[in-house]
Amino acid sequence: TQQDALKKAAGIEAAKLIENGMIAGLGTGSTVRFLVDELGRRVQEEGLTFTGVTTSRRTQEQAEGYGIKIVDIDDVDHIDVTIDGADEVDQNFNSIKGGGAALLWEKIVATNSNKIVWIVDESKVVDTIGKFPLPVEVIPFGAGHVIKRFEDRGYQPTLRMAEDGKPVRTDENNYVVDLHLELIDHPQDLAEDLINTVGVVEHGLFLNMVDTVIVGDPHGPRVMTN
Ligand code: DER
Repeated sequence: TQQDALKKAAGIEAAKLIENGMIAGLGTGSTVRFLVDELGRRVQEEGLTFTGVTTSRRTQEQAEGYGIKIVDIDDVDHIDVTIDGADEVDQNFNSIKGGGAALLWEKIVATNSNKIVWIVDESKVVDTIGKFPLPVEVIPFGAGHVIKRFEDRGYQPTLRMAEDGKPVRTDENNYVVDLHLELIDHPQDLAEDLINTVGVVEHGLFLNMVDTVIVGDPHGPRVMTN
């Protein structure tokens, strides 16, 4: 599809940022799949050698399939650059992530990275974040009470379900609750409220963390710099 072509263009553009010897954080999602395919091509055709730290098991499997060396995040003292997708990014470089249920490891990898890059198609760039349901990672024990609290706050929570009719489990085996908030005018306040809710592990608000956003655009990738 046209959207896939734009995601692919952003992924290929971002792959140029990875140089020999780097420690690269590899994100999760369909846009990152194009990035990893391109990195795999560079490894096999150009002899690119770098070390990867991944934000999900599925990205690890894809990368290792190309012979890319993947290490545990605690085996490195820093990550040079992390390239990841996003569900929304606004003009203040605030983002919503977690559509792929990988937000916790993504935020941990991003927090330990010297440079953070999102790769998105143009549909992800918005004026104000919030239209995309905000993912929140919740411990299964007592999750029903957390959901009730979110309902009382008017967050319109839904427990994310898998095809098998059971709740989705993250790589940490937690639940994902999606909040339907419409536009989020005070994301910092919301972030504080969420992270201080007992039972919540992490949320998908990545506020003013990203340095560079590469946007797949029909006229060629464009770059937003924070
Ligand atoms: O889960 C995430 O945060 C991913 O980065 C994801 O939401 C981006 O997904 P996409 O590249 O498949 O749109």
